[in-house]
Amino acid sequence: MSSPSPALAYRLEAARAVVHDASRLAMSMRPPPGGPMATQKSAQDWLTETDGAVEAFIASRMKTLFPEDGFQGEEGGIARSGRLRWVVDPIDGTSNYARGRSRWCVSLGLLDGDEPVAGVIEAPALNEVYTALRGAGAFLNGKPIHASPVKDPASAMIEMGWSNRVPKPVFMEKIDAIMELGAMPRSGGSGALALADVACGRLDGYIEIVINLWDVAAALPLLAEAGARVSPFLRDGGLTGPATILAANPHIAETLSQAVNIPLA
Ligand code: LIP
Repeated sequence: MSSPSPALAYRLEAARAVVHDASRLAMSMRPPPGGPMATQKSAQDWLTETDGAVEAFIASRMKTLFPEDGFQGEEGGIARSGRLRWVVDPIDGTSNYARGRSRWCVSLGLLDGDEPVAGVIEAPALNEVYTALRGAGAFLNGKPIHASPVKDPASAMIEMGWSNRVPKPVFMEKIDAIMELGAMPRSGGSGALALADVACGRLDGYIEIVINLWDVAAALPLLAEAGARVSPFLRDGGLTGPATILAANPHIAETLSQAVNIPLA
């Protein structure tokens, strides 16, 4: 990939500031530890007041900064069209956020046409900010990150996302295949943070059978710049609807792909 344009570099810096302010808003509205302070959009698909407030905040700030850019959010859908399009998940890991748990984030990705080119993921309860710009690297709190060096699946840690969108037999089949590899299974409730963990080497792989563009838009450039392998989520329908994703370190990606039957190409 060629070196990034100054216009994209400027947009990433502006997005970092907006996401940081949005993260502070989310922290100010954070529910205490306990039962979920939220409503259910569908079974176990949670929505808090913060989701709407954070998305509205980011939409307004990005419209002021870049009125010519498109904007799409999990809650509001496609608000504006443009060659450059911002895609936001205002609170990724809402089920965790709603109970006062810490594994959630504000995720803002930038697409140039159909190509993810930049992303910011801030997890304020974890004091972590991930950034990536195509051609300029991926970073966690300003330090370069790379996919893990783990080669042996029996030494790997692999996460699988869960939702009621996936029939139980399918979930059980895939998690069984992961465990048959000898890998240690995880499921943390935030697809964006799990994909970020693959990018920084904390996870060796992540799969989710049904996940949305707003969950992954910021993580895709992170994974590309960190040297991870990623299945063709956007080509497989992810640009316009839910689709399957696999992301893994390059050493075990093929083995994981075959084990869970998610093609990498
Ligand atoms: C979540 C995703 C996660 C998925 C959850 C939920 P949300 O997004 O990040 O990967 O397994 O079911 O969809 O709803 O917290 O923004």
